[in-house]
Amino acid sequence: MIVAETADKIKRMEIRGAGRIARAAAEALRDHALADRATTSEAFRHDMELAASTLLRTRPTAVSLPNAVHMVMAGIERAKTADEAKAGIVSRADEFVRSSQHAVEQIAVFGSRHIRDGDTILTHCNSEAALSCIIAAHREGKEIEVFATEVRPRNQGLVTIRTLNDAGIKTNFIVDSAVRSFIHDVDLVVIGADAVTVNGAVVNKIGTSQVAHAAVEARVNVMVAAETYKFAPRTTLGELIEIEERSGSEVLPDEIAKTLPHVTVRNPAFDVTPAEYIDLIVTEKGAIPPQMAYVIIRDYLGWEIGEFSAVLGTGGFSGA
Ligand code: RUB
Repeated sequence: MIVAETADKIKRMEIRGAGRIARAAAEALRDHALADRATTSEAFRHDMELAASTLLRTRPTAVSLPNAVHMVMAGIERAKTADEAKAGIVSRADEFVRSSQHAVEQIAVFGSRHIRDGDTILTHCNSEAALSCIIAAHREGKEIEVFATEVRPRNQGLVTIRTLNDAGIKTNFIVDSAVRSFIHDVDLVVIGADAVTVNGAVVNKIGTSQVAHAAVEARVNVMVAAETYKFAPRTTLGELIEIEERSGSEVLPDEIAKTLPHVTVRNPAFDVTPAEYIDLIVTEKGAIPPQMAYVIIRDYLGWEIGEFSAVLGTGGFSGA
């Protein structure tokens, strides 16, 4: 029930953004475990696996979701009784939520160092991690101004401008297609990520690659804010991240679409920005060039899918 509700909210985007999706999934698994009545560890594991797969089917692109689910589910490993397994899930889930929130705070500290007094920043979509860097720079007393895109078709830009406004940051709201018109007024692009591949490509909200392309053409730096659990070990052999394609009715109302029988509406929710368009990826372990993404996967996630136990450990890069 708890898991079905959370899965539904993630699918309908009532819960959205890669970090929030991951935390909601961890919390749903914890609450499911606490409510579970199984008396053997086998029965408990079976119930939890069903719950995990319901969550995993919600949104295919955000790698934070399978990574979070695997980190929490690793709490069952080595448990001999249902109670031990339950305790394992609860402590893993709590640890994930705590470390995920801490990661955003740490990214703000590292990311704001790359924002200079007087900078104009462009951001696309609504990323908690990206906004944390911008807000931290503002709180440090840096005079900054932001361009925020509208983000068709789901208008996540409205959430972004409200957050920026509430923080007292001077903000310009523009349609997605105006990015190239304003890029020469911008000093730095700051965006989030749904997934980072082993070769440093960043999967983020549709339109991100156009923003980055315009930035590269205008010699404007691009900084990505991404927690380590958004890095995708599954891409180590070049496997592609699945790009979610959502209903065309998000773009064109059904009443109009049905009058246009020769028109198909396409609505991919994410796109891929190649590593060459990105200058820096700021993680909670430090800032890296995208070409070093494999180090995060090797040192903090493990190469194999399912080997996620190391991610909550300590350590980090110096000189972030
Ligand atoms: C959200 C999106 C965000 C990333 C990072 O897409 O693309 O930029 O998820 O966000 P959607 P965060 O609205 O379709 O979920 O830094 O908050 O994890």
